[in-house]
Amino acid sequence: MADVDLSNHKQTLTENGFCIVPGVLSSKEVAYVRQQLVKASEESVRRGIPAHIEGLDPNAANVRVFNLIDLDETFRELILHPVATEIVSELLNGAWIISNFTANIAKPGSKSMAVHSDQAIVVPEPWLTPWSINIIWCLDDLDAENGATLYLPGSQKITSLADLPDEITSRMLPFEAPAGSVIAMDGRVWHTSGENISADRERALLFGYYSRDFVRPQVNWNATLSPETQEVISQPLFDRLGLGPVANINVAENTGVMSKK
Ligand SMILES: O=C(O)CCC(=O)C(=O)O
Repeated sequence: MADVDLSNHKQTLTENGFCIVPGVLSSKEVAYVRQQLVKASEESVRRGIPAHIEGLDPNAANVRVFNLIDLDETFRELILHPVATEIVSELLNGAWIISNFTANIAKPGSKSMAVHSDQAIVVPEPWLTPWSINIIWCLDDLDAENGATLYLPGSQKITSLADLPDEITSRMLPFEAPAGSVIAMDGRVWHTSGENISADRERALLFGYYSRDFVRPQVNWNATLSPETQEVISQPLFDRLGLGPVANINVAENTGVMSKK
């Protein structure tokens, strides 16, 4: 990965609710991560975890992969990638933990899920402060045709459900970015998956989700990660997942305070 100067991107994120950082992964790295994602998807199904969740996506053309951290070392590295953690630290402006890490491969024919903000899922309104953030890894070129994530411009300023505009989907815009980019999205931004209307172009995205450490993570890592994974992960990852015996006393920002062994 080339060194990336993130100062302008961080300012854009603070002002606009998102930023797009191109070239974080080289094309070789993108190809490798994508290959590991396909393997992870197969392994996840083999473990009995459905790739299509009714109520989440309208049809099975969206292939979901949950629990990426348990599935391959590649994802354990990506979730603590220095570009990701620098942006997360900037926006959240305080101690943070990893809340979730999943993938959504939108195949041709996939449709939009329900419009939502990720912060609204984990914290009740009013949403006054960025307490969560998504780091989206683009493993394919992303555009309106192949189902780019749609976002509502300025919606990081919406503090309650009552303030959501009518006809919200007609006001949304696609994130467009080349493969290898990172899209950082304030957890308060209202968004949805786009429809993939292309003839044959898949759209694979990874969603690393992070929150302030007083917000309960979307998944219970102690229950989700296999003992084998818990054994091999690094101390910083162990701390950021909140796997130790203590919680809510800033452990994630003081790595190694409670040893993993
Ligand atoms: O796949 C997308 O474009 C959006 C996915 C999403 O927002 C979600 O899974 O919560």
